[in-house]
Amino acid sequence: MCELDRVRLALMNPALIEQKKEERTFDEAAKPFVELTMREGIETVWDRFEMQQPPCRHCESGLSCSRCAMGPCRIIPPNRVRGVCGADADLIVSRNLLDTLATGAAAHSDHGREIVETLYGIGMGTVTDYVIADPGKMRRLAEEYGLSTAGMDDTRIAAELGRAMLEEYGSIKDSLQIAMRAPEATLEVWEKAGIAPRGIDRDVVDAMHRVHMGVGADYGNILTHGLRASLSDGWGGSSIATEISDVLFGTPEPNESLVNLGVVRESHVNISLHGHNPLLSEMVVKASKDPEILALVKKVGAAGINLVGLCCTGNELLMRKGIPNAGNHFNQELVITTGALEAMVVDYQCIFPSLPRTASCYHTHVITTSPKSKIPGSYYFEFEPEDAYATAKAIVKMAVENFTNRNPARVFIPVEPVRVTTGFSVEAITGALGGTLKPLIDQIASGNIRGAAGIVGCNNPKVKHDYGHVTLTKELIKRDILCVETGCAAIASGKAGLLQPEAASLAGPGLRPVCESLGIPPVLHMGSCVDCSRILHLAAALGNALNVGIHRLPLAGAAPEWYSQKAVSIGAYFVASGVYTVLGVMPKITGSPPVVSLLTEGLKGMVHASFAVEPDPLKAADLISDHIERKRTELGI
Ligand code: SF4
Ligand code: MSK
Repeated sequence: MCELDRVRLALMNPALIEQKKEERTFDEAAKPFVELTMREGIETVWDRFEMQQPPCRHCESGLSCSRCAMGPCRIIPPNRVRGVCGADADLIVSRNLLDTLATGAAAHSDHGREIVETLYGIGMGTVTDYVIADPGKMRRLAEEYGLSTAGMDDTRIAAELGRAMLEEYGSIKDSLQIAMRAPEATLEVWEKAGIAPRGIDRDVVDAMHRVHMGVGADYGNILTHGLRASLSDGWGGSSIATEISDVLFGTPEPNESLVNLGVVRESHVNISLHGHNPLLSEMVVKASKDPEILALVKKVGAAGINLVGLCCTGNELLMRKGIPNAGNHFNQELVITTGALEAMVVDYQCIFPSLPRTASCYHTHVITTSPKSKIPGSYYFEFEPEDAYATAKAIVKMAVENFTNRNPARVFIPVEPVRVTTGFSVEAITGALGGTLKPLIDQIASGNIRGAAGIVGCNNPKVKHDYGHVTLTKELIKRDILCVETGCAAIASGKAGLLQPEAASLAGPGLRPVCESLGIPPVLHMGSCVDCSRILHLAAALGNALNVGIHRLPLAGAAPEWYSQKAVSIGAYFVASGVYTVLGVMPKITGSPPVVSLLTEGLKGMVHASFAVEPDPLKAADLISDHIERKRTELGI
């Protein structure tokens, strides 16, 4: 039942709606939809954010703990300076942060596990609906894992590589193979700091053990383990998710597509694919071409099936298949308000639990598919790789049948999509440069390109939707800093026109001709959130080419609008790998000045990198370019 908030609606007047629309989003194509939600009283993330204000200041600064049944406890000086167990502010803040980070590392890595289990299933003959799309990459990975592939067929390699990778989730092996790609000097930094990643599950479980009451009590020791757990994510679980997704679905190559809410088509059955894991969505792509389904499409009177991506499942499809993307995190409710979405199919992560409530204002079916991510009010089709095609076909059938329930009077798509070029895997970047990174290194050495920034992460109502991403990106390319992007940051740039080769005209005098001669945008879309691992691999390749640790390269990271636990893990593995990282949203740590000081200064002594927090994207650009210039001076270039 669609519940319109009549009280709020009564408070709205056209001038207020106009003002709020401008305050809420920087995404031009989203504005008419944001306006519509306010006019019709359809609740969105921004309304819920307003309703949550003001935030609890103890929670906001990380000073509340409900970890055990003696609490909840809050630190409120001067009298309440310890929880019931005796934990002080530093311990409570650091434990909360490690808990958050471990949640993010677990989410990425469990996604990776499901991908590699599918590879293993192919090898063992239990999974038959998928093929190996990039056997060459699978062989290269098998050799990297020390397997001798001579005389082995693809099925056998899939089984052996799958098993070798699954072993990395345990606790016997004690090291991660893909982490060995890091330059020698970076590996030494990790060894010296005691943060070299071990088993992926082991490091997450170790983190959860430490945050139990009465275990870790030293905030520095707790946060140091956070770095190790994040490295297990970045160089372990996320790297495995990226590499094996390439093996199963193809290594991305530059391709063209469209983004923003205008990708929804009135004449078609529209199905959005939202979440993170491409296993299901790849099968939905296949099922949407099934002759039986196409006959049904004809029968219901639609012109065809239009698949559109959202968030990172959308990024996976955009990168590999050129499937249009309707937008990032804060576009997920708005796409329903087009009135033309027959089904919102989700896997997991970053899916608002309120989506069925939004959908109840329209004919849209929300379809959940993961036993880990059930949502009340949705239809549930349990997805298993073993019968992937049948499940995907049943989902598509349900969407097509729903076309007849659409109310044509409510269809609202007043915007045109924007062109994008995506698909910049490390292999594609190297390929575009003629098979080696040397031309990129030469451009950096000559100063035409000052350095590179990895801009990643989400949307957060504390920042105007997309404003942080787009403003920072534009400012950096203007300063001749090449931007590589993933996740919702990359989609924000796409919607703003920065992922087109023509956007080179916005770059500085050094970067612009380089992009023009290669025909590439100044902002390279490298994939989904787990594909932040591609940024690590690229940094490792640059470090190895120059024989220096990653921390010595003119690189930086930024997460201008981050919200998720996964983003905390990403930020931590960037820093632990030696990449200075600027956050646009303050983590919940201000209740402990020692924790703030460790993260922004103290880590330099351990990993030669640190965090900074700067909500203003223009000032963040100053921090990043100052850092890059410092690194250039230190390298003598
Ligand atoms: Fe309170 Fe300590 Fe329990 Fe946290 S762990 S709720 S601070 S008693
Ligand atoms: S979807 S983790 S909001 S990037 Fe990967 Fe976007 Fe952040 Fe989710």
